[in-house]
Amino acid sequence: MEREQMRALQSERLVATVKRCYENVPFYKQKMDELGITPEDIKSIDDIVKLPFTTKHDLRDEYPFGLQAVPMSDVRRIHASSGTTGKPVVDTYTEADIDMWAEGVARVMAAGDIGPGDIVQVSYGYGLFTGGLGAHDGAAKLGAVQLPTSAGNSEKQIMLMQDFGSTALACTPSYALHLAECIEKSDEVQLENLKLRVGFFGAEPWTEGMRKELEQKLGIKALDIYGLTEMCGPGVGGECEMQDGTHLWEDMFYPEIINPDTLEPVAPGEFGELVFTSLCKEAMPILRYRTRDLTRLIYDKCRCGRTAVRMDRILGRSDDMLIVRGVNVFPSQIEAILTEFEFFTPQYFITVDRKGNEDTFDLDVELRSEYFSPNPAKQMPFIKPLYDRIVSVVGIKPNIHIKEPSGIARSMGKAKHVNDKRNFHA
Ligand code: DLL
Repeated sequence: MEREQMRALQSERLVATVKRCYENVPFYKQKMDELGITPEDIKSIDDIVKLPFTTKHDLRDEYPFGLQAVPMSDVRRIHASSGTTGKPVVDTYTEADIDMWAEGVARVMAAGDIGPGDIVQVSYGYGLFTGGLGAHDGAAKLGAVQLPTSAGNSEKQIMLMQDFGSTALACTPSYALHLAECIEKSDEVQLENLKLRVGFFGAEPWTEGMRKELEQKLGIKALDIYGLTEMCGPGVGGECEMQDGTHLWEDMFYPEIINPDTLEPVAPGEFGELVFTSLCKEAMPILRYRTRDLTRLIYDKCRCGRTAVRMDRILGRSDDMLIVRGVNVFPSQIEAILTEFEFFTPQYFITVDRKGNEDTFDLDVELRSEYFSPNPAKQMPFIKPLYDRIVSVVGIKPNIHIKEPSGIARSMGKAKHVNDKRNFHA
């Protein structure tokens, strides 16, 4: 869709969404009353900046159904994401919401050429987490076979992958890496016997280095899929076959980038916090939701021909950012550096602590088995270049520990890469 046409559609949908919020959700009526605005003040998408923000804090205060704009008799599904602290974030869906969500995922899977005859192995967790059922419904919309293995039971996963001839894999990139490792170790399952050709990986930040690793280890094209529970789940956007940025389905979710301190929009192309307004959601419409995800938007046309805006890889959530000895560190920076070295696996675990007045930064990494030796003297030649690279790129001096192969815990869903022990001393 050309930009002007898109803006007309966004305007029409925003007007309807604001009206829906004002009339049906007391929380939004109160917020808009406080700002002295009514739905009549919102005439086009340009007026979006007049609207109030919604924060994770607001969702907690309104837990569980305070933001719902329809009676429960119109709701067909409830999902929730396990918040790290306190109550989970809840989303509810009408029939139309579920259909719109499936459309978003289907657009991503279509970029991976999924259709009838494809077997999509869904190894995201099924349950309250949106990954499993979200990917499932997206595959269904394209007429593909849904293989709901869910996460876990990895030996069986790879056996079914081979026996059933799965052509696509949908799971977190960290779990995909674990499955790839299981295939490498397996006597029964061989890469050349797999029919896998594409992967839809998301739910956590990952890097170009990890993409190369997964593409090579699994013999696939690896595509990024992005989303969050508050908007529906996976499929708010995804990569196309060009693998050059994540298209956001901006006819359904309007994106803005703001400066998280001033809350003002940043200049086009600059990094900042991603904010979404849902344009089609019925059950739980959301105005200007502050995702805390840090990225930038790219409005140049993509070589694939799709006109939907693209976003850069997510640097991380602002809440994931560590401040160590005054230096900002995103865990995904460590993954990016590790994948520059052929002798390290992309697995890592960071422990931050405080000794006296000084922050400590310990980094567990793994050597590929062909390079591993338990002898510390033989590890030194590997540690030194990694140390130097982290000092020069990130600006902190890590204490690096080499673990034995598979010595770092693997995850089935979103990987946990950090233990910040300083929180316990606070
Ligand atoms: O993770 C939905 C999802 C499921 C997306 C499966 C993709 C695939 P939540 O649990 O609510 O929902 O977590 C949302 O995860 O705000 C980002 O911080 C992060 N995230 C999701 N996808 C990506 C991605 C699901 N592709 C939060 N790259 C988001 C980086 C991602 N971060």
